[in-house]
Amino acid sequence: MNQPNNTSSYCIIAAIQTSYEWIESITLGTNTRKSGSDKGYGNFTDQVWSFNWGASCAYRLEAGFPGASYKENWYIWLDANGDGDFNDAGELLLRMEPGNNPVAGTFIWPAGSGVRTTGLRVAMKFLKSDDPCGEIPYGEVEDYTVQLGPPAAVATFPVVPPKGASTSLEDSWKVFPNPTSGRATIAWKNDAGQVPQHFRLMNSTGKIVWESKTEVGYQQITANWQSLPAGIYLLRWGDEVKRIAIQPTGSSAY
Ligand SMILES: [Ca+2]
Ligand SMILES: [Ca+2]
Ligand SMILES: [Ca+2]
Repeated sequence: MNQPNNTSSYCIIAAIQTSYEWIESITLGTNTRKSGSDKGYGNFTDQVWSFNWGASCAYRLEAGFPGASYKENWYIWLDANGDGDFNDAGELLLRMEPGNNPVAGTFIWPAGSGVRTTGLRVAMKFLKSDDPCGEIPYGEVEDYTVQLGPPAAVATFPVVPPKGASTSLEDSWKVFPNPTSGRATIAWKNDAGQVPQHFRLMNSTGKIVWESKTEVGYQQITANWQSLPAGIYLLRWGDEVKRIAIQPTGSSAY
């Protein structure tokens, strides 16, 4: 067994015979590490790659062969609970049977909360074995550090109120209920009812998905957004905008 010269804090694992195949490169999400041969074990824990709990992760795993190529087993473990091993339930994130080279696909990070910086181990083994530790006859292992955090917040709106927009109208109109299951009332002050009112609802890409122009004399209308997908929208009235949350039907008491 080739003793790794710079082990991580996890159990030792390394290949005995390292001259026939190795991990050439791995890609997780937008991160790639092209390492070539590390003589059985590569420690890349000094670099931290960030991901989100519960999110999907595209991967690409490539074997390198100096001569003939072989079909390899691939494994990815995550120390999801941060207790220093890869043995807990759900910590084997990926197991790929021997197939093509490279292998690519998607796995799902475990669910979690808070921020955790922890170990991730990628193993390529010629012979099948689910053990994240010990010696392996042929192949290579690489250790990484990943930081998992809460899922990204709801995308911020690209549409913002124009510069200089008045805030004095803040309470001169309202939308209720909000969140809404799709039917909502838009009401505005009496004195604004002396001119036609024009409302536009935009989705998260800024596209207008609904609009209404009312005649003089009205002070409120009922909007029907039930055909729109659930999500966050922006309702514009003159220079004023309000965030509207449309919920899936059935999730509101409305
Ligand atoms: Ca390598
Ligand atoms: Ca663990
Ligand atoms: Ca454990």
